[in-house]
Amino acid sequence: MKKQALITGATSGIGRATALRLSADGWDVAATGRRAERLDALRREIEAAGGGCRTLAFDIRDEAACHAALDGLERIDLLVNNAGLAAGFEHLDRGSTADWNAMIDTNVKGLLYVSQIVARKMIAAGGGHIVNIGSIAGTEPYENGAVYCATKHAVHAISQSMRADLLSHGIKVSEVRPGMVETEFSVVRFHGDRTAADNVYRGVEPLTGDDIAEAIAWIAQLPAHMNVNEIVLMPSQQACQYYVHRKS
Ligand code: NDP
Ligand code: 8X3
Repeated sequence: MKKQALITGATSGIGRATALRLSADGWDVAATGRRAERLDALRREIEAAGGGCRTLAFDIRDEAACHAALDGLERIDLLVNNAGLAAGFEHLDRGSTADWNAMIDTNVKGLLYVSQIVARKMIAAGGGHIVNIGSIAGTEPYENGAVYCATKHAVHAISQSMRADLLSHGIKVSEVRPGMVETEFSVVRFHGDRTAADNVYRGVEPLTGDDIAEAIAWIAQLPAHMNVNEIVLMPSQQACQYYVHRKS
């Protein structure tokens, strides 16, 4: 029987690339996100290549919706907790509380809801692997990013505690922490302002969703006795949050 992977936020960017990559590596995938038409397109693409894909359209912020979508899944060998967003780029005094709620509810509470549902299944099955998508923002807070950085600090903390909580159940927990990856992330952060989004990557060759998927696929196929606790992946032109070498 093929191994089963559940990937949240697979309608775009890192999640979509991960679904395609894991499928190419022989996994059956369950792909989630709110945009059902994008999930359908992903499923068709995977099936056309001979893979298996189940789609689950729901809002990860809604605990009842998480249960309705996931409770019926029989087996999950790998969970990739990827769904997330940055919303807004403002000093704290000017930030939108609606943006704050969206980030906290998605990046922290949504990740926790899904993790609890899946961890219980993995415990019953005797093991599994959870890969959380953190960020360099999880250890490097920056101006205009207080709430996004706080959510990724939370993912960093949750990953470490979760690893300890689940260790005796044979469940591995890994955290993948990227720097700059060009996806829909910045368009979402700047509420659809493509000029502002493009400016983030000005003069830089950023990472791609495929680059992150490559790392996730490698982590997922390691032998049972070996785990990657965390991995930080950066574009070669980015040393850290505050030092990006841009070419004009
Ligand atoms: P994208 O915007 O391209 O993808 C985000 C995904 O998350 C989409 O599939 C989206 O699906 C899903 N998502 C967002 N909100 C919800 C929700 N409420 N319910 C269900 N799904 C949701 O961005 P990325 O691929 O870049 O982001 C993926 C992860 O990577 C995020 O956790 C992000 O914080 C992290 N990250 C990104 C970096 C970057 O530079 N791009 C760097 C470091 C980390 P839909 O809208 O259909 O619901
Ligand atoms: C996403 C990238 O620059 O906000 O986590 O840390 S950044």
